[in-house]
Amino acid sequence: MKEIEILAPGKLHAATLARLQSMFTVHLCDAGKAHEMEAGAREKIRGVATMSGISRAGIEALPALEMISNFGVGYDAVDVGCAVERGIMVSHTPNVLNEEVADTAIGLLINTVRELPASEVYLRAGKWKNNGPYPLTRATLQGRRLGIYGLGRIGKSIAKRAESFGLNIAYFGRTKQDIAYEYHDTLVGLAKAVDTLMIVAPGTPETEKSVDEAVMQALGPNGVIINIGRGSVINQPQLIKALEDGTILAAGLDVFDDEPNVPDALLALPNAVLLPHVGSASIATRNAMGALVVDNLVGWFSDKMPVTPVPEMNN
Ligand code: 8YV
Repeated sequence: MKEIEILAPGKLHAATLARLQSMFTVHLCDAGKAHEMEAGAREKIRGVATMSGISRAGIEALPALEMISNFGVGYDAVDVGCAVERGIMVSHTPNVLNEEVADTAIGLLINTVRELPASEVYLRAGKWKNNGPYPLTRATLQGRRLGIYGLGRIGKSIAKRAESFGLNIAYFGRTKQDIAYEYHDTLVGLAKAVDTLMIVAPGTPETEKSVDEAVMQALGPNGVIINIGRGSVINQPQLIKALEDGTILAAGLDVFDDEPNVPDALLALPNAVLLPHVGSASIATRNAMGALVVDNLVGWFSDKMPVTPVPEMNN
């Protein structure tokens, strides 16, 4: 397939790039800069492999583009609307990361409720020895009611784990599913019924800033918010305020509004546990995701059958 020219804009997982380069002719450019490439090279690009996405301007700068292979299950950074208009295939990397992300979500939940990162900092600072035991945590995981916002593949893997911790589970999503957990048809309704909100929802116009002041108030002063989905789903300034004034108890965040920029006001909060978007970030899981990125391109360019097209391709 060496005659096929692929563009990898921005940083790409190293092993994935190496495998791509062994099979295709690969061009590199900075993230969001496809349109700045020299026309002769741009016009030959038939495939894109990306971790950082591609905008309408980028897609429109590539007239021969047939296929965009997104590294990640979430593909909010790819302009799928533009791809659909132009008949361009888009694929993503579902399933291979479900268990890893679910493990991270549960770890983040426990860290947030039981303050494990802060208690380790306490030990390392010599305070255990000098000042005595770390203060008892206000919150416990036991007896919590978990509301899952986005009960898809990853949400179900999280629910399975939470069940084994004895947590009561409810969910909100567009449609009621044939599943034993309690369904709520509004997010505020779910937040009223639970004290712990696990956000697994994708970043879409529909979910944007949907976790707002009203949801936080409904969750209440013992409320905990965990976000493993996308930063855009939370109204971040309202979350900071809710954490500052005690509207909710604590938050554990793996994703943010404008990554990698995390506002100072959030960094200053003792009741927020903050991770640098590491949900799927193990060597094994990223290798599996990368393999799927390449397999999707190979599937398309050999017989127009990518392994995991995004749902919009079936509409
Ligand atoms: C990756 C993710 O960090 O799969 C996703 O949607 O958010 C993560 O697994 C990201 O896709 C890498 O660009």
